[in-house]
Amino acid sequence: MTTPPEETHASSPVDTAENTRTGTHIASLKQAVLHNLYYVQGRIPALATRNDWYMAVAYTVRDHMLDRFIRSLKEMSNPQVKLVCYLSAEFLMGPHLGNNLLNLGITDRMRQALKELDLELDDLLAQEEEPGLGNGGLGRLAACYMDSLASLGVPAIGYGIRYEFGIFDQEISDGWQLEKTDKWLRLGNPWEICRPEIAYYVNFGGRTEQFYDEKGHFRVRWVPYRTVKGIAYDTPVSSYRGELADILRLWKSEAVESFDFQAFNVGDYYKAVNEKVISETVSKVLYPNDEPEIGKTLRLAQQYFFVTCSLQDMIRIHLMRGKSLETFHESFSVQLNDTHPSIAVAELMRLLLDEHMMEWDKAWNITQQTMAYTNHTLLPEALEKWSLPFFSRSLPRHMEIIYEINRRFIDEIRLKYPDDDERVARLSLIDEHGEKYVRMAHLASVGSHSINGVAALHSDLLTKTVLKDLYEFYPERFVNVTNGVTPRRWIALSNPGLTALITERIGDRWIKHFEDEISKIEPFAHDPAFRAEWQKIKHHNKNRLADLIQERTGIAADPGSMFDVQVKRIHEYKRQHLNVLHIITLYNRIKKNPSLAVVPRTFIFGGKAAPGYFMAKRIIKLIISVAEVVNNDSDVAGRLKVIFFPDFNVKNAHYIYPAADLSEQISTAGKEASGTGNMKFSMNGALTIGTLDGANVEIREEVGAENFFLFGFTAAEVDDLRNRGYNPRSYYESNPLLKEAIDQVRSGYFSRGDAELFKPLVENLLDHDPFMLLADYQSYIDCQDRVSLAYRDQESWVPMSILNVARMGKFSSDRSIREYCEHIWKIKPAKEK
Ligand code: F58
Repeated sequence: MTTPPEETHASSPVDTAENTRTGTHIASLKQAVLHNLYYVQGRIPALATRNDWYMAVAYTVRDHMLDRFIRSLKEMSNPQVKLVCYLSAEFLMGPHLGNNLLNLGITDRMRQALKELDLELDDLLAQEEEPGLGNGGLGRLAACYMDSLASLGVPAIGYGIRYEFGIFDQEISDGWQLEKTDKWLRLGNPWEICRPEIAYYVNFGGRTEQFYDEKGHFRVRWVPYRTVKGIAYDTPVSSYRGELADILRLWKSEAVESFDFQAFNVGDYYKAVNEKVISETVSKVLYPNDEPEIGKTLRLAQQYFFVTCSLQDMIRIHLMRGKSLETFHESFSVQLNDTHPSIAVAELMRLLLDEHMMEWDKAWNITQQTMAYTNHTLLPEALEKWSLPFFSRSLPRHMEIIYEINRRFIDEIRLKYPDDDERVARLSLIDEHGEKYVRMAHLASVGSHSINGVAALHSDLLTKTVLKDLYEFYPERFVNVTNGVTPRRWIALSNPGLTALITERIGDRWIKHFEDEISKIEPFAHDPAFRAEWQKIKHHNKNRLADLIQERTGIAADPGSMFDVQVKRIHEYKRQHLNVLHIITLYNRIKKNPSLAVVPRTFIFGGKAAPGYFMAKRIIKLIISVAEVVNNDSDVAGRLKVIFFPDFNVKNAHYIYPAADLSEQISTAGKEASGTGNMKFSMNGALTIGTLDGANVEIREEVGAENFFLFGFTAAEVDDLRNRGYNPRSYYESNPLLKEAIDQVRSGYFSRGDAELFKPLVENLLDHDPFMLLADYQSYIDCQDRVSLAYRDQESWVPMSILNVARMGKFSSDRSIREYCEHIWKIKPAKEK
């Protein structure tokens, strides 16, 4: 097997015998690592720790990226170039080292250079602490998009927050989740460049004052209660084997020096220290919830903090380019990743009006033409809103601006729909039913020229549910851009075996041109030699994961069994507990007939629960409780194994997706906006069992209905059932197998006789079941039986697996980014080779 050819030419214009810093020959790499070990880490090999070596290698790789990075920065100062600014409160980048080596095309040579130093590259890759600056899908999507922006040659800046503590590390103790602080910066972060000279002031609280300036113009000044400073930290994001690197620019909050001095001068040292602590708190920690937090002061502060720093930075760049602010929208496209950065609408207005003295209409036109909003949810409770009194106290000037935006918006509504007060109330930026709230999705929608959902079904449902009124008012603004994931990280990096096999048959263009090329493996679905290789690789990946599972949980997983995997945040709508009901059903079959021929399965779960989400934490406990019984039952005899893989994150995901046979995408139809894990599994040859939800619909269309295991109610049927009056108990009463499984959970069968432990879960299912597990149960079980039957016949399973990969072209994030370029940002990606 061959690996994709790596670059053989020197990547730096100064790659000469004298310059070993960025040379790409093995000897140069070795020398550069030793130099960085000595000059950056201050260590000699004999005393170096594993982390010292990791840092030395990381700095070496970063040095290689800097040529591109600096060239790109220069390109960004070109006034002709439109910059895409991706504003996101989360970027879940995953470990950098392996990915950067892959992009630069120097993995093999670095491996060899390290061998000569008696080091293993894999050990150093394991040493890297991943930056977990995101909760899940939304943050990881931002990371895939940065990868594609760079690889397509689109000049872009990802703007976000440099949280000191990312998403918590999950530990499991006695079957319960424990949250441990993620101290990811403890040993240093070699990938970022601190830019103390790129810093902006950020105000909070206080009041506004109206005045007339010396020219007699009416103006408003914001007299804040507190001011902090945002400092830029840049991480280069390089393209795959290309010439460009984009920037991830994350803001860290710091105290404004003058505060310290003022307090210090009057002798109040403790007050000064306190101010510093408060200022640094803003970027201290990522909120670990996958739904918005109502009334969390710090969260709004974080949002405003990174948004104003980013907009001030764009204005600086624009003026530095020698351009007038009247053309701002021609130079910048700002994509709002959900409503978390939506305060950008009011903030850009404030900057243009108050700081740059532009008049309202002009400023509004520029704002609308600059902004575009992506929605990521259909759950009404997940739509962000801020209590109005709290919002006014935190951002008084923005409140005034929002009132004015709303006043003008309502005038427009009344013009189009005279005498429709109810519509006005529904559309208003302010929710006035009971306690007043600012509706952030409305602010984002009114202030943007484009509003998009993240899968075809999601975009369609948006116009019928949570954004219905906005759609009726602005139909032309709504578009769909189905999510995608990067084939670089999610195949080329994490599945080297598959990468080598595909490359051997169709060359390596598929890594950069996935959409056009990957279908070329389709004919090999009928090639026995190819199939045998394919199976061998899957088996190898399963072995690799089994070793990791053994290390992390002490449980032995049989690589000969079907690996049936559900990894994602733990949430009731994602229905991990439906999966558990299937496991219990299989277990009961075996108990009734121990000699039954069953297809051996290893059920692998992974995912974090929000720390305050009671039900989600109980679902983890349920999985682990069922595991204890099933894994140790002699009748089962190892044919079923249940594993909860702790601390699911990007690094662990590299081992999990490539090892899966079956991908569980079983959310209640109409609830999952898109899903992106579903794409990663399929790209690695897992078959999907899924509902018609999110991007599953499009995955099934692409891979073919015959290569996808479909079950369950459709979104329309779910709706219908609810409207007719859903009674979960009737399903329980009429289905003996379902009743048996639920009764066991309730009675304490899986919890050592404790009948209280799962009572809240069971009662919720029987009395409410908001996500309709009971309604979909039988359809799911029947479908799982079809899966087992199909898996038994590897002669037909393997070609289905091959076809899944071959037909995944659409789900490359390169395709998504091309669509954003064409339909939303109106730019052309750079010409590609
Ligand atoms: C996810 N949202 C969607 N939100 O659930 C998923 O279907 C979709 O594929 C993905 O976005 C990308 O479009 C999501 O991950 C969050 O994690 C937010 C974090 C901050 C608080 C609100 C939820």
